[in-house]
Amino acid sequence: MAIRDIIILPDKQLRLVSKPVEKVTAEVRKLADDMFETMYDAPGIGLAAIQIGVPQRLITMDLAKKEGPPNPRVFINPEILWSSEEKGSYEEGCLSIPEYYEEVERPAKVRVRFTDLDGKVHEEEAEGLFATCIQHEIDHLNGVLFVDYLSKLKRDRVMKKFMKAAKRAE
Ligand code: GNR
Ligand code: NI
Repeated sequence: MAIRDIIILPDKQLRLVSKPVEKVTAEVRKLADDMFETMYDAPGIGLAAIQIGVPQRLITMDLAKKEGPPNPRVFINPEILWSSEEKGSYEEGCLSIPEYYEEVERPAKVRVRFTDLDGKVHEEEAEGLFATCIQHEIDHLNGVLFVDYLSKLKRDRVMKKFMKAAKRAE
């Protein structure tokens, strides 16, 4: 297992549309292992493979409470089958946009279909933090970031801040 570097804004890789995982191979399981290690180290509650520079439709997530036992979950080739009309709002953050948090409104409930590490297909309904997180992660697979839902003023401000930080680091 290895902790990998997380790609941050304005890295253009974050705008790539990730490719479906064709087959759940040992390599895919190794990638998921590295993603968990990277996600827990960060720490974060979810991670899309593109955040470590791998444009494949693979997500890791753990929404367990700090006190409770861990609950590592993997979502391969996830698809949203249905979204509720009802909206919910959460203060979102992103490991690729460190230390920036804003309220984002999204469908409160979604139904998702995904494949697990055994290659088995599941369908599940998500609500609450799970609904927010799975939508945030599936957005990453499509090159979409949570700042895309903010006003142009707020988005421009955060983009500019990270552009400047990247220039300073050159
Ligand atoms: O760790 C994370 N926390 C979080 C909080 C609210 C809404 C979404 C998230 S996902 C984020 C990790 C991340 O960037 N995943 O892509
Ligand atoms: Ni994110």
